[in-house]
Amino acid sequence: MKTLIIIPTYNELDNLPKLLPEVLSKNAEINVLIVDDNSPDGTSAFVENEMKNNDRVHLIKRSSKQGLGTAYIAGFKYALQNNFELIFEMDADFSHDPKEIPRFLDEIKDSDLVIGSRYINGVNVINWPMRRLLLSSFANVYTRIITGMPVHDATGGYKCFRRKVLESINLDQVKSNGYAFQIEMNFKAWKKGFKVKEIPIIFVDRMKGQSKMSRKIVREAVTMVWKLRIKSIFGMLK
Ligand SMILES: Nc1nc2c(ncn2[C@@H]2O[C@H](COP(=O)(O)OP(=O)(O)OP(=O)(O)O)[C@@H](O)[C@H]2O)c(=O)[nH]1
Ligand SMILES: [Mg+2]
Repeated sequence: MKTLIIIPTYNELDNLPKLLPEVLSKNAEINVLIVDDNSPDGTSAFVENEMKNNDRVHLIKRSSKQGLGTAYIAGFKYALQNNFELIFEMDADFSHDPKEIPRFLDEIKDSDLVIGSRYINGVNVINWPMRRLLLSSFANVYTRIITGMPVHDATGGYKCFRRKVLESINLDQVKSNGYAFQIEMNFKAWKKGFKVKEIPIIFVDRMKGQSKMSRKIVREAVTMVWKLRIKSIFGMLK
């Protein structure tokens, strides 16, 4: 099935040249879309060069750093316009092992959204400081309690959507950017009655390149779960 793996990038030249061929090698139907925010390290120039001899590589180049959520929304719209059936989210920094792609493809056969989860079958995070692990696992327990959504890892960014899920969501209404973006997409898919499946993945902290985590992203997620709950009570979820 025609598959698009969306990888947002900001300064990922240390990782992308190795990641891209690995992802493409998993299956001949896989295409990759890089959404790059004019990375100062020239990530997009690398992608443009790859595109010269590989029509499975695609690029959306944005003029400035605009955040992960809007990068994915641009990617989702591209996927819908170009008739992709399965659409992945994936980070560029090898935290998401490309080896798992076939498992996602297998699980999506009888689900609508497959979420790679760090928090089922124990805790599967490698190389994170304890502070960050506690923050992430607390955020997920909090999200589950407030929203009622039966997902153990709602903030992770390794997942696969069926096209119909993205078609059903009003993408112009999705405005969150960091962890909140992941929560919002999962919540909307679940509330619309789509079949959501979590599969265990091992998450390895980035070895190369710079982190873009910020306090603002955490604050945004804390308020988002309440917004989602309230909107769904009043039938205002789009
Ligand atoms: N296009 C775009 N990509 C971004 C932006 N912020 C982060 N990314 C990419 O999104 C993915 C996830 O970002 P990370 O920086 O790894 O965020 P994280 O996993 O929470 O934090 P670390 O792994 O600790 O750095 C990576 O591929 C980044 O390059 C952005 O503003 N625009
Ligand atoms: Mg990362």
